[in-house]
Amino acid sequence: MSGEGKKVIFSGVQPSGKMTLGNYLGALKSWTELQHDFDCYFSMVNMHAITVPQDPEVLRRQTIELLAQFIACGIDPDLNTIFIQSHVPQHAELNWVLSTMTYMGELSRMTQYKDKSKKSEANLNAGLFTYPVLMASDILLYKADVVPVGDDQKQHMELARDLAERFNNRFSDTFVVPEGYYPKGTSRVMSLQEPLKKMSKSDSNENGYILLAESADSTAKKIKKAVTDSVGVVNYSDEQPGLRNLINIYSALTDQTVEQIVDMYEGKGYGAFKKEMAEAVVESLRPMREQYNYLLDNRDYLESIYVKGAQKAEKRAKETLDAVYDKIGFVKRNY
Ligand code: ATP
Ligand code: LTN
Repeated sequence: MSGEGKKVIFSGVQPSGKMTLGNYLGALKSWTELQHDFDCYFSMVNMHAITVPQDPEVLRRQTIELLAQFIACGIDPDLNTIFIQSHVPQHAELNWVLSTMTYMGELSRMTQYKDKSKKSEANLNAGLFTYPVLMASDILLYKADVVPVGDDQKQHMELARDLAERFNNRFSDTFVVPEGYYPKGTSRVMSLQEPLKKMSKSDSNENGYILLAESADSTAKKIKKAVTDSVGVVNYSDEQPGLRNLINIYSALTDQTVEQIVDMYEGKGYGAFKKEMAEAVVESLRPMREQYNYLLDNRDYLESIYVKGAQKAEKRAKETLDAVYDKIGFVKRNY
């Protein structure tokens, strides 16, 4: 629990590109719903992003753009602590301690590592392998009770829980064992081109994802091109994974149930479905896109948010790290 008696939330997004509909429906939308009842820490996790090669200027720009997108999605900077991961050095410090308590076997089972290492065999760096330890450090530093993420992060959440318990058992009660929070229906939004793969902002095929900042035109085109099947009937079934994904998105953005949507398109083809779905997506993203463009012209405002955020985050992170250093036997720094 935090000082205000509220339970604590931590979550992060990598500034590895612009946010997709997957990031929004899998994570950001729940953040906006939970922000009133929890003491929330939300981070632009640039240290995670460099586990795959990034152009330095692009990374810097994307970090600020990501902050603007958080706010455009409805994350209130007066209510939440929003900060850049590298501004709080305790993340790297706890990462080291926890990496000495993580087994190689645990990390080599991680599916995200297996997927990403296949994609970039020329860049099989140790950071990509130990990525989940840094994620556990992010969460445990703030003693987060709840972590709202997409279900692609379930395995990483298990490691964070195991490390918290392992540390607590080996030393004494220090960390809170965090719970993952996964939205129903859209905890995994799939690629529009390969519906068995998750939608990802670093996908080399840009038709696979829809960005929150995407123009209305381009959004409609991508939905039109989305892969479906030859069944030709609007149904919600495992045999029609492309369509199921589109229905999930449609449902999450319009608050209509899957059943209502299927009923609405009884006897109609995919063309009508896609056309109306595209209109609904464009309309629900419009306010976010407009607010995002407005915020990008207000750099000083954005800077004031991440400066204030890092100061508040560091205070809490330092308390936890001091306790960890004490328990593991590091001599206290009194100067
Ligand atoms: P990258 O492609 O660079 O690995 P990403 O698009 O997978 O990035 P992250 O920054 O790693 O996004 O994730 C931010 C949040 O968005 C996490 O909580 C993650 O679980 C969620 N998320 C990412 N992709 C999806 C998706 N397709 N469906 C649901 N949630 C998702
Ligand atoms: N690994 C996450 C991003 C992330 C994160 C976190 C999410 C880094 N640290 C802590 C929740 C809590 C991802 O989505 N790939």
